[in-house]
Amino acid sequence: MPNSHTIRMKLGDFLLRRLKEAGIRHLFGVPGDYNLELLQQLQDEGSLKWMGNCSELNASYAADGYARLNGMGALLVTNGVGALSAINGVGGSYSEHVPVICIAGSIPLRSIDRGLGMHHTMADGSWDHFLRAYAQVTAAYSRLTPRNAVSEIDRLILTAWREKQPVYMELPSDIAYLEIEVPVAPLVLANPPSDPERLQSCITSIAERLAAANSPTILVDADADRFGVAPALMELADKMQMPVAIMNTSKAVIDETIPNYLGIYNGRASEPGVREVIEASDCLLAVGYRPIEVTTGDFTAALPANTIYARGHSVDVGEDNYQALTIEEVLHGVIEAVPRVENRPLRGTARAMMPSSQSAPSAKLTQAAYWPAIQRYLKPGDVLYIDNGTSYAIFGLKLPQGCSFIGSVNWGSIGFSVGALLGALTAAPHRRHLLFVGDGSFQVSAQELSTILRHDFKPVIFLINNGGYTIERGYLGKDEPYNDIANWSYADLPKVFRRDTRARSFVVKTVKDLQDALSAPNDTMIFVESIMDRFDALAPVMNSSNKGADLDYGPRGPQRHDNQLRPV
Ligand SMILES: Cc1ncc(C[n+]2csc(CCOP(=O)(O)OP(=O)(O)O)c2C)c(N)n1
Ligand SMILES: [Mg+2]
Repeated sequence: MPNSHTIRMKLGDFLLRRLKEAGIRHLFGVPGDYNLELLQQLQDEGSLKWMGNCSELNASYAADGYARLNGMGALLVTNGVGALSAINGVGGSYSEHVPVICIAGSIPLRSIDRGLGMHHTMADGSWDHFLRAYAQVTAAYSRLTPRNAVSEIDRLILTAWREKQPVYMELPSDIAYLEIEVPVAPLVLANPPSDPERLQSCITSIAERLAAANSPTILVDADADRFGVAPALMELADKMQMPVAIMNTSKAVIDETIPNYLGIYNGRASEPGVREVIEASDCLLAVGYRPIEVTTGDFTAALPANTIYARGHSVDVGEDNYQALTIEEVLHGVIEAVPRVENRPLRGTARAMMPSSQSAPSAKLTQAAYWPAIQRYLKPGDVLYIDNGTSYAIFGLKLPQGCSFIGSVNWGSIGFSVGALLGALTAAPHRRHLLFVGDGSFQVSAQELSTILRHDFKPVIFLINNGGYTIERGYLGKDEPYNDIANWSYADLPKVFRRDTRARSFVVKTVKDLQDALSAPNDTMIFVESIMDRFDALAPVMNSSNKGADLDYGPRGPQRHDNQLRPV
């Protein structure tokens, strides 16, 4: 007999209910025979909106983009073919610490019980290949059954939320309509309570060190955003007048207009004045620090020996490793405990805007003229997206207040930005969204533009058409055909993808063309295809590619002055 705290519900309906309780209002993905039954439940139940995609790869990017602004995202794919198409994007969410729930409608339990071969499998009598594949790129995974569904659905969703990482769930296609007994109470997204002693001693230890320091400083990596502690870090910086530097993984996480904002720390590739402050700090608080070559100036970053390393659920202070706490509680405790500092000389460097170039309106558009114009175009509250490529120049822009920045510096899968744009547009349709993408990256996921148009979203798309993979030319093959791509008529695509589109398309060749495009009103999609030279890139971007080649290929590699694009 069900007690008063449970009700009977169809398993699929319960899953959809839990997703909704976790704050998910849209589901991305591609239908397939193994997931249509859940889609029918979604349709009948009506509280989640289906956002069908052109491919599962794009759906995985979209769910990631959605989660960046919504806190959590989900996608629905079909067995094997869908799951493996999505695995790159889910791997990206794992690398970038983004909570995404990947649900695969999988082969019926009946077939597993009876050993029946089914399509979308290896036809080898095994059912676990895709579970095992996903074990490598998720914080948790499970195949649902009527017996485990209640506990497993909650475990997976909570794990995604607590760890800020993706999870994978197989829903066999013959159980979504079965009735199970489920809790009446909604799912509560919360962490287990901290250990009070550990929490208090961690707070005391950090607060004492910060208070005793002459040059305390904060360094922010992406987890500060994922665990939602950027406001607390800014409050702490303000109370103690400490400078805050970010890594390029966390652009826009700290308001760049506050006086304590220092700039990007990246070892020898840091913004001016930042490296000195970080490396000379006598008490550095590093949040979520996960160094890789492109975030450390090829491993030239050197954090002070006594750096405090805070992560989502643990902190290292000196010899101590504190567990059973959350970074959020730690920071709130530290803010309470530290004294307010009034007259510390400000270490923040007021960074100059990108210098505007002096090009004549009729001059051919170059990146040197492009980025300052983009700088002037930015408005408070914009959502910016970056893909791989010469558009990395965007890291050098100074962002107005309230901007968000969606990138994938660690994972770096080209095409991510277009899918992520759809996802984040869905999560926050009323903000202005600006995509910065190269022609090569765009070609990977361009079809998703059709979904963006289908839903009448109004982003601004800045595409650089430079005939190929310019950033790769800085690694190797300055002039080689493997770095060339087909020259699409990009600005015509809105029309191709939606016959009755009202999108404004621009093909920009000169400085004046760009000015015209930038003065178009934001009442519909704006697509700005800028034609640039295939050897045009800002010096910091090319430097990074050149150094990357040395790291990738070693001293006996094929990179030389004449087969690498180098800064002029
Ligand atoms: C999935 C995937 N495949 C390949 C790469 C390697 N890659 C990195 S950047 C890049 C080229 C980007 O070219 P484009 O978007 O045109 O930017 P540009 O540098 O020309 O501005 C490629 C192929 C990658 N990062 N991800
Ligand atoms: Mg290109």
